[in-house]
Amino acid sequence: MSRLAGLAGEIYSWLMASDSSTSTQDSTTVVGADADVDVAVDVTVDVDVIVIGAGVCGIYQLYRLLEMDLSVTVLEAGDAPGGTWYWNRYPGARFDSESYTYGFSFSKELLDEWDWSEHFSPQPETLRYLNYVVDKFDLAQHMQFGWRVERATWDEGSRTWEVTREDGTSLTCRYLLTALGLLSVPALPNYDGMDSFTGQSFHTFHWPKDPVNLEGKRVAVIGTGATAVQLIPELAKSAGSLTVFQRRPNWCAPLHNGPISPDEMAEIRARYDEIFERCANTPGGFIHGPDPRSFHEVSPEERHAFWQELYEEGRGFGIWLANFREVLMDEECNAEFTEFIANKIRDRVDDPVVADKLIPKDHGFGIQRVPMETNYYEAYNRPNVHLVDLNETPIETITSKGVRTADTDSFQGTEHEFDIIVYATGFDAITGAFDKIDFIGVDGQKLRDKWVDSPITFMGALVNGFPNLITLAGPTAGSVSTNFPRGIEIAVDWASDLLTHMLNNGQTRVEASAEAERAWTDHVREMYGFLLLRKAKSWFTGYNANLDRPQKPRYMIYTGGNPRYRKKLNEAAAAGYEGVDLD
Ligand code: NA7
Repeated sequence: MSRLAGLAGEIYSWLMASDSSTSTQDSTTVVGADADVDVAVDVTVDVDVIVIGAGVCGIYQLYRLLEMDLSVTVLEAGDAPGGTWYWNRYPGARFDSESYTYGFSFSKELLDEWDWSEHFSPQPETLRYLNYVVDKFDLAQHMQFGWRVERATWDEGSRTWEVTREDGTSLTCRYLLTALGLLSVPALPNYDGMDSFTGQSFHTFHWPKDPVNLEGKRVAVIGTGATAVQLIPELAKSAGSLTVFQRRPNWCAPLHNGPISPDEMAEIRARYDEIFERCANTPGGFIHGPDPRSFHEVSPEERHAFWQELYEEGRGFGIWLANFREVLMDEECNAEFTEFIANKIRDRVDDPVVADKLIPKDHGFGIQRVPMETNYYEAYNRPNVHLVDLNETPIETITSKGVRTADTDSFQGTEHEFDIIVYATGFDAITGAFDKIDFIGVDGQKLRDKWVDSPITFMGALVNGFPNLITLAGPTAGSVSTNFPRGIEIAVDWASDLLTHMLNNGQTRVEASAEAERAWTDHVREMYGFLLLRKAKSWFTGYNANLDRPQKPRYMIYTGGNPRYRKKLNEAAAAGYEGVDLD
C-alpha cells in the first residue's frame, strides 16, 4: 500500500470508525480528510501521482516520490527516458553549460561514480548519464513509454485527475505533476510544398536515430539559432555542400570546450559542494555570475582587455553572464560590447559581405539567448558552405527538389536543389507543451484558454483553477536554467516538500489562490522591465513567427534571478504555504 493510501486510510477510519482503505495491485485508494466538505472521500485511483515526462525533471521527481513511498507512474511519449537528450540527436548537440554543473546533486554516490569526459558534454554522453541514473535507482519500472498524453481532466468530487492518451485509454491519480520540458514542441515553418520534397527532411529535434549519410550530399539548414550554430560546423565538415538560410543572425561566442582529464575530474569532484553553492547564488543558476565591478568604474582599455580575455579563454556562458551587469541592462553599455563582438566576427570571416550578413542589426549582444559556438564563423570560410540571406531572397516555396527563393531580378526565382533539408527553426517554447495537452480544470476551464496571452501561475508551480496540478519548473518559474538540474532540483524539492506537508496534515487538495497568482504574475512582469531581453524577439518572450498566434511579448520565465526565486519559494513554504489553499 502506498503511503498516501495508508495515511488517508488511517484518517478515514478514524473519521468513519471503519477501515475502508483498500489497495489492489493496479489501483490505490485515496481518501479525503475533511468530512465536512462534500467530497467523495473514498476514491480508488490507479496511482497516487502521475508525472508527465521522463526527462531530467521527471527522473528526479520520480526518485523523490518513491522516497516518499507514494505510488507513481511516469508517462513518457518517447520510447526511452532522457527528454531533451533523448530527442535532440543532431550532430554537434551538447551542453553549453559546464557538464559538472549539469549533473544531479542529490546523490553523493552518483557524483562519486560518474566521470564527465568533456567540459561541455555531447548529447550521446548526456543520454548515457541519464540512463545510468535511471538504472542505478531502478526507476524504469515506474515509467510507461510511448504514452503521449492528450487530455487531463480534473474531477472535483473525487479530487482526482484523469489522464487520457491518444488511443482513449486513461489513468487516474490524486496529483498530476508536469515535467514537460521548456523546449519539447518543435516548430516547423509552414512553407508551401514542404510535403512534396522528395529528399530527406526533418526538424533538428527529430534528427533520425539511424546515422544520416552526409557524404557528398547537398544539405540545407533553415534557421540560425543556438541549435543551428552547433549543427552547421559539423555538417560543413561532412556534407558535399551546405546552404544556410538565414533570416536573422544571432550574436554567438566561443564555447571553448575541451576534454576533462582524470586529474581534473578528481579536482572537480572534490569541489562539487563549492560548485553547487556557487550555482545556487548566481542569478542564472549557472556557474557564471556577473562581474562585481561596475561597467563605469573600469576604463575603456581595461574593459576591452577583460572582454578580450573572456572571448579568448572564458568557457561557455562566461562572456554573457560573467560580464558587467550593465551590458544586459543599459543600451549604451550593451552597444559598446556589441561592437566588440561585431569586430570579432569581421576578423573571423574572410568575405566581408558574408561577415556583414552574419552580424545582427536588430538587437544587441546577449538580449537573445547567446549561441555558443565552435568554429561557427570559420565554417563560412569553407568553399562548400553558402549563406542565403532571406531578407534579400525570401523562401517562396519548398519544391520536390529543394528550396525556391524569390529573387527580385528573376520572375522564376532560384531553385536550390538539395538531398537533405534540416529545419533548425526552433520551438513553441515553454507553454507549447502545455498547449498540446487539453488540461481541463475546475468548471471545465481549459489551461490553454487561461494562458492564451501569457502564462499565469503561482511561482511557476501552481495554477488557480487547476488543483493538484504541479507544473514542475513550469512557465514563469526560476530562470532559463529551470531546464537544467540546478533549477529542476529547486522545483522538485519544493513540490516534494509540499506533498509531504499535505500528507502529514491529511490534506488532499492544493490550489494557488487567485490573489497570490495575480501578485506573482505582476511580479514576473515587473522583473522583465529591468532587462533588455524584454525587447528580444526570441523564445524568452514567446516569439516564434512559425506559430499561429499573435507575435506579441509573453512573460515566459522569471527574470528576477534564481536566488530571489528560491527565497520566495522557501518563504512561502515556511509560512505554511502562503498563497496556497490547502484542504
Ligand atoms: P531558436 O533559438 O528559436 O532559433 C530558431 C531559428 O530558426 C532562428 O534563427 C529563426 O529565425 C529561424 N527560423 C524560424 N522559422 C524560420 C523560417 N520560417 N524561415 C527561416 N528561419 C526561421 O531555436 P533553436 O532550436 O536554435 O534553439 C532553441 C534552444 O534550444 C536554445 O536556446 C537552446 O537552449 C536549446 P528568427 O530569429 O525567427 O528570424
